[in-house]
Amino acid sequence: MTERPPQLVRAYGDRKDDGRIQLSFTLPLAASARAKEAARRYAEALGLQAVLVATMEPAGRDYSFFVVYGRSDVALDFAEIEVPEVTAPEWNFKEINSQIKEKLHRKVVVVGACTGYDAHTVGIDAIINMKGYAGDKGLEAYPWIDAYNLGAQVDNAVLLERAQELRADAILVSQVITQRDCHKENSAQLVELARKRNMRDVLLLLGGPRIDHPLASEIGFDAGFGPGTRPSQVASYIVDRLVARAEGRA
Ligand code: B12
Repeated sequence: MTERPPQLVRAYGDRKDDGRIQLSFTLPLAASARAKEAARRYAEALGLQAVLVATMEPAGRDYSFFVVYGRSDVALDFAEIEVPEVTAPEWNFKEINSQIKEKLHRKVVVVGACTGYDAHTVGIDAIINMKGYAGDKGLEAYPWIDAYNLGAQVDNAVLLERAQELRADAILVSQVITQRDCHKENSAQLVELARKRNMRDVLLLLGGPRIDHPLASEIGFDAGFGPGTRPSQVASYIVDRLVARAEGRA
C-alpha cells in the first residue's frame, strides 16, 4: 500500500467539518408527538447529537417516515481507504472501433442478459441496445462489436451455452433484484458454471444498481459496473482487456 499523509474527513453541512448529517428512516409507529420523540431518540441512539426531527409523514397505516438533522464528530482518514477500481481508458465510440479494427483485426462478440428470476431489462438494454444510455450509443451500434441481448430471466446455463456457440469474448450479466442477496447467489452460480465449462477465459462483467467492482470481484467476475454506467465505459474496458491479452500484457 502507498503511504499517504492522513486526510481526515467529516460530513459537510453549512461549514466544512461541521459534521452535519441528514438522515431518513421509517419507524413502525403511527405519526404522533410520541412517535416524533421516538425518532429523535432513535437518531441520538445512532450517535447523532443536536438532533432535529424536520419531517414526520404518515407512510401507510401504523408507519411514519422521518427526516432528521444532527451532528456527528466522527471523522475518518480518507488516506487509508483502498478500493479495487475498474481501470480502463475513457475511449469514445470512434476510438473504441479503431482500437478493435487496428489491434484485434476482428469483431468483438459480447452476449448479455438479465439472469435468474430477474426481469429488469432496462439496465442491460441501456448498455447493449442501439439507443444506448445518456446520449452514449449502445454496443449494438458499434460496427466492430457483435452484441447479443438475450433479454430477461435467462438461465445461467442457457447464457453460457449461447456465449459458447457465439464464441463470445465477454458475457454481460445484469442483476437488479437484491432481495435476500439473490443477486450474489445467482451471479456466483454463473461463475461456478463457467469454471466447470472451462469458460473462465471469457470476460465476465456484472452490472446493476447495487453492484460495484469490489463486490463483483469478490464473487469472481472480472469487473463490476454500477448506476450511471455508460456503454462506452463497458466497451472500453472489454477492448482494453482484449488488446492487453493480444499484446501479451495480461
Ligand atoms: C422498471 C422497474 C420494474 C419493471 C421492469 C421492467 C423492465 N423491462 O425492466 C417491472 C414493473 C417489471 C418491475 C417488476 C418488479 N420489481 Co422493479 N423496479 C423498476 C424500477 C422502477 C426501475 C428500474 C430501472 O429500469 N432502472 C433504470 C436502469 C437504467 O438502471 P439500472 O438497472 O441501474 O442500470 C444501469 C446500471 O446499473 C448499469 N447496469 C445494469 N445492468 C448492467 C449489466 C452490465 C453487464 C453492466 C456493465 C452495467 C449494467 O448500467 C445501467 C445504465 O447506467 C426500480 C426502482 C428504481 N427507481 O430503480 C424497481 C425495483 C428495481 N423493482 C423492485 C421490485 C421489488 C420488483 C418486483 C419484485 C415487484 C413485485 N413485487 O412484483 C418485480 C420483480 C420482477 C422480476 N421477476 O424481476 C425493487 C427491487 C428491490 C431489491 N433491492 O431487490 C426496486 C428497487 C423498487 C423498490 N424500491 O422496491 N420493476
